[in-house]
Amino acid sequence: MSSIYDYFNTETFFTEEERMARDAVRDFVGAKILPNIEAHFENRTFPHELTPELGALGVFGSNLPEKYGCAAMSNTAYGLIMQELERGDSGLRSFVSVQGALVMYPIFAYGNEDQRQRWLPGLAQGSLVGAFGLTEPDFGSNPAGMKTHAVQNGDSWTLNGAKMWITNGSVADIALVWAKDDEGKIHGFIVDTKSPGFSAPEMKRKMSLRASVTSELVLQDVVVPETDRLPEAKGLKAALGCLTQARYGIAWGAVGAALACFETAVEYSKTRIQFDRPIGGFQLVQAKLAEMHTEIAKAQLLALRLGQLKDRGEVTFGQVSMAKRNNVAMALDVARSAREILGANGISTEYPIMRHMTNLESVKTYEGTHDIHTLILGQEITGIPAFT
Ligand code: TGC
Ligand code: FAD
Repeated sequence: MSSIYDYFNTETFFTEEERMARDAVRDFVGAKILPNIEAHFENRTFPHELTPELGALGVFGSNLPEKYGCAAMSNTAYGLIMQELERGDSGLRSFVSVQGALVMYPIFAYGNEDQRQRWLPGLAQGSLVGAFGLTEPDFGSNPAGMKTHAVQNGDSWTLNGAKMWITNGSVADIALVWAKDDEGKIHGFIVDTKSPGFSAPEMKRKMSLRASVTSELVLQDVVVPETDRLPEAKGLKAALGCLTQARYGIAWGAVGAALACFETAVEYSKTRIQFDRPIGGFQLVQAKLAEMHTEIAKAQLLALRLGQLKDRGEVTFGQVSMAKRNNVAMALDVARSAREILGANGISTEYPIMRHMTNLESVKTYEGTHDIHTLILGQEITGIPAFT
């Protein structure tokens, strides 16, 4: 049966296993995350003590095979998990996205069997934490220009450079670092963060995604054995392939943040009295609610179809870009409308709205800014790249 929160009854397209995965994560977020998330947001902390529980829930790399300790769920289940995590907080979804899509996926897709066996089970359990270092101080939207440099000396490499805005950087056990060799070829390295010459100062002045650790990575003559280079990560295309996985999760996650804001606004509009009536009885408030309702329903259908295509192995990175671009912009618009409906309460941490709203500013920027996704689509439509 449809509800205002699932207006086109997408529920009927999910398998029992997918619903169970979603509901388990929703329960976990309700019990363990929501009671403390505003305090974490205000204090700029992440609930690291919950990492093993998240591992036990099976959320890290949940669409990767069981033989590596992962849950082997469908991509649709993976998407629903991201939705429920981000209904809690974008920082929580980021933590899980980075671990699964940006660290475990590249080890799975571009690593050899030894690397998969060595790293994936610990990352799946949450006994190890990973970070993904692509962005640099001078190269964000254009990672092809990266300066981080890798020089091969026999059976090891020496890395020098800096990465910036790296989620989990200061708490990670390993960092997937992308660097260029002398010929300008880009490689992916699994860097032990305890290596001499590696440091990860935390970036603390964020007004968005505050319940998430963001760091610089500084690499000064960091020696990485050849056995820790991903042999199949050949060129920027490999790094971009990881981004497609993470962007897919964000397309679903944004729906969760939007639902949290919409639910709050609906309930508030029915109980807040002004001019002797619930504000939900005013046409202007209803117009906002109808717009939010419609855009969420459209985004849910887009995520559902994206998941079906990914499960069939048919999804394209252009489709993922469109969904990330649309659903994040939608969620930010929904958060802003919800903020207005709550009036002054909309800016208070008594309600989740402002937290989601400021988080979504980061989500609109990372994993390809909204405008970069516009250009990706523009290139697909016209065949003409407009990046330079
Ligand atoms: P370009 O020439 O377009 O592409 C090089 C090759 O890669 C292929 N390709 C992709 N493959 C898979 N997935 C994608 N998304 C792909 N995009 C491109 C492409 O077909 C080509 O293949 P081939 O066979 O022809 O060689 O490369 P370009 O250097 O011109 O760059 C294009 C551009 C600007 C779209 C790309 O650089 C880009 O996406 N920039 C945005 C950077 C970005 O998103 N960074 C994210 C960093 S990680 C992060 O933000 C984590 S946030 C934490 C969290 O997720 O929670
Ligand atoms: P810039 O690339 O400098 O862009 C600035 C503005 O210029 C944007 O509006 C952009 O759209 C516009 N612009 C750029 N190029 C063009 C163009 N050709 N045409 C039109 N407009 C253009 N990165 C990682 O590698 N790993 C992480 O774990 C990670 N986590 C992050 C966490 C947070 C909280 C944040 C905020 C960022 C994170 N990032 C991470 C970095 C993120 O991917 C980059 O911020 C993003 O790719 C944009 O790069 P930039 O900030 O350098 O902006």
